Amino acid sequence: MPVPALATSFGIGTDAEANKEFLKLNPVGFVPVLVDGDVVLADSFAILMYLEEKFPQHSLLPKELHGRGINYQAANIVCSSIQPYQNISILKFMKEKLGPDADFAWARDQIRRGFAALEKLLKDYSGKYATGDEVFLADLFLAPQIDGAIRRFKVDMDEFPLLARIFEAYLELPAFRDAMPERQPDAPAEHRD
Ligand SMILES: N[C@@H](CCC(=O)N[C@@H](CS)C(=O)NCC(=O)O)C(=O)O
Repeated sequence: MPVPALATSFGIGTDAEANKEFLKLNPVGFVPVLVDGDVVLADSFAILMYLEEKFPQHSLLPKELHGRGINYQAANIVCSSIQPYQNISILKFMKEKLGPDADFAWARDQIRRGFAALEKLLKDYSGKYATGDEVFLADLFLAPQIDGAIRRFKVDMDEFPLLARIFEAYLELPAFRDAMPERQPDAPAEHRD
């Protein structure tokens, strides 16, 4: 089965020529971008819904409607209410306006607010993973967000026992371990495993 190409991780902002090429794919300049033949899609939610329809044999959504709704909500808490606050331009602005530590302190507050909401939302639905014992859409958003919270922003996960527990379960899965930024082909040498 042909696997679409996905630009995901490092490399943004480091090489002017590469950036110019990348902006042709996504004028906003953000990763990820999926290229599948003639199809070019930027935005992780759009990409995952496209893959959901393209490969229905590996569905990312539970069968019942309520579970699907919870997956959409959890995914969107990450991609609309947490992740945008961590982007480079925002952090740079906060640092310039408010001082050297303001960027991460502020990002941590946004993460903690979103994680508190996720803990409440998922408490009645989680199993081994966010919404049961199978990996679904919500998990694909939660895994990188929790990883970034721990490693980059040093969020204390003792406050979020459910998220901490499911993150441990993600780390047992080779597909999740292989998706870590340091394992990507364009990861700078100093970040490689
Ligand atoms: N809603 C978009 C957001 C994309 C986004 O913000 N990507 C971040 C990395 S996770 C990025 O490219 N940041 C570069 C920057 O901050 O300049 C999505 O989910 O794909």
